[in-house]
Amino acid sequence: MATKTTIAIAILALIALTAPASAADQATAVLKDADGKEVGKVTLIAVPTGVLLAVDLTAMPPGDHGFHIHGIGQCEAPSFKSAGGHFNPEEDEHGLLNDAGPHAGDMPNIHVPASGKLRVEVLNQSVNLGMGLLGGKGTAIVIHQGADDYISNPAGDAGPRIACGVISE
Ligand SMILES: [Cu+2]
Ligand SMILES: [Zn+2]
Repeated sequence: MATKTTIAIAILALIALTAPASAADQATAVLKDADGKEVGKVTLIAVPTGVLLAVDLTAMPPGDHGFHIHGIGQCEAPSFKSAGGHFNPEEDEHGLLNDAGPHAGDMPNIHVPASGKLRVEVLNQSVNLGMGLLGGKGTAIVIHQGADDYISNPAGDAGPRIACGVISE
């Protein structure tokens, strides 16, 4: 009798532990440019050390572009300023080369070839999906016209925002 009860409680505890994680183990951001045209998609997958971003761009200007997670889940064209600054829950400074950084939303530049198409996977170990990217005001993926210099505040001197996608379940 006591053993059965113990097992039942153990199973319930297991369900309670695993349910929240599986509720948000994947998210998506459909990227649109300033004209509202779809230019790519990012699939975000929860992994034990953070979030793996599978980037699939279909129509971007060739060249080097800053690639970040911004701290508000709103993409209002054409400026995409509605997405706010970089996702930065720890209140760090900007930049992968900054001793006082980086923002959790800082990630390496992407390099788009002449075709305008690029597939790349990026591991961000400073974020998580459940209480992080999908919580609060939400978050958005933003691609900039220029490259992030990895040090200038507040946003790496990467220029205007040319594509944006709200991260959603
Ligand atoms: Cu940005
Ligand atoms: Zn930043």
